[in-house]
Amino acid sequence: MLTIYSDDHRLHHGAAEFYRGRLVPCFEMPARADQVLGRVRSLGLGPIVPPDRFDRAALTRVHTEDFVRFLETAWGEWSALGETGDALPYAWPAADLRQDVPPDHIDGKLGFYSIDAAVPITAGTWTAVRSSADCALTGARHLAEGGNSAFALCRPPGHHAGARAMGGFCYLNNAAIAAQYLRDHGSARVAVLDVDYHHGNGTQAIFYDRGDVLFVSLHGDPKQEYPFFLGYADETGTGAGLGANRNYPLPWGTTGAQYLSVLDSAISDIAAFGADSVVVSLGVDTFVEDPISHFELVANDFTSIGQRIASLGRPTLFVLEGGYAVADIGGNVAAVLTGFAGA
Ligand code: Q9C
Ligand code: ZN
Repeated sequence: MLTIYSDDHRLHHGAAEFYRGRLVPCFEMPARADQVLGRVRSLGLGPIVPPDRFDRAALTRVHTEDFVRFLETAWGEWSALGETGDALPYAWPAADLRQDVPPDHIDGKLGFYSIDAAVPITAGTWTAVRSSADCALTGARHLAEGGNSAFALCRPPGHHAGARAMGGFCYLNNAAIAAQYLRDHGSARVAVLDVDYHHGNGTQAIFYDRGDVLFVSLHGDPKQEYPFFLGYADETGTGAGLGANRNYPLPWGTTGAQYLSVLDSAISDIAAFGADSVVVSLGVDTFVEDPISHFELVANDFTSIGQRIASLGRPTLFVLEGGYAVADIGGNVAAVLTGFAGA
C-alpha cells in the first residue's frame, strides 16, 4: 500500500491543552507520526512518498474562506501581541451569544473559530496542517487515478474540525477534504467510515445535509465522552442528507468482539449506500491501553477491522486520526493496513 508522509508534521508541537482546570502536556505529539512511519518502514508496507502541493481551493471546498484565512494568519497576529508561547482560545460564542460576527481581535477569533482549548497554534502549525491536508489529498488523487488503496499518514489529525472550527487536536478536516476531492474527481458516492474512538463531529457536520457522502461512525457515547455535544444515534442527516449519517455510540469498556459486531453493521450501511470509494478516519485510540480513551481493543482486533473494510471491495483511503498510546500506535495502525491488504 502507498503511504503519503511529510516531515512537516514536526513543525506542529503544542506545549499544552486545557483539561480539568489545568494546562496538561499535549497528547497529540510528533512522536506519534514517527512511530507510525517507523512501523510502515520496518514492515515494508509499500512505497512512502511525500505529498503533492494542492491548491488552497481544495481546502475551501469544505472549509469557509474566513476560517482558512484565520488558520493562515493566527500565529502572526498572536506573535504581534508579543506572545511567544502557544496561542489558545479562552472564550466561545456558546448559547445566547452572537455566532455570526467574527471578532477582529485574535483572542476573539481563537474562540470564534474553535470548539475547545485542545488546539494550540504554534509558529509552525499552519505549515504542518497544510501538509497534513496535502497528504490526504495526494492519497485521494491516487485513488481517483485508479489506485486501490492508500494511507495518508496525517498529523495533525482532522475529524473534529468543522467547516469553520478547529478542535480536539484538529485544524483542517483531512478526511472530509479527501472525500470531497473524490466527489470532484469521479466518485458519485463516497462513504466516510470513522473508527476513531471519538465521534467525528466535524466530518458529520460538513456532510450532514448531503446525500452524496455517507458518514458512519463508531465511537465513545457522547453522553460520557468528548466531543459530548454531537454523535448521538438519532442524528441521521437532514434534507438531501437524511439517511446518509449513521452513529454507533458505544459505552466505556466496549471489547473488541462487541466492537467488531457493530462494525459489521457499519460495513453493511456502506455496502447498502453503494459507495464508489471509501475514506477511513483511522484512529487507534480504541486501543485498551490508550491513555485518554475507554475501549478495550487489542492488536488482533485492528487486523480484523482492516479485513472487514477490505470486504467492501472498494478503493479505500486510510487517513490517520487519533491514537495516543505512543509505543503501540505504529503496530496498531499497521495491523489495520495489513489486515486490509492481506484480506
Ligand atoms: N486530555 C482525536 O482523537 N480532549 N482527538 C481529550 C484528554 C480532546 C481527541 C481530553 C480529545 C480529542 C483526533
Ligand atoms: Zn480520537
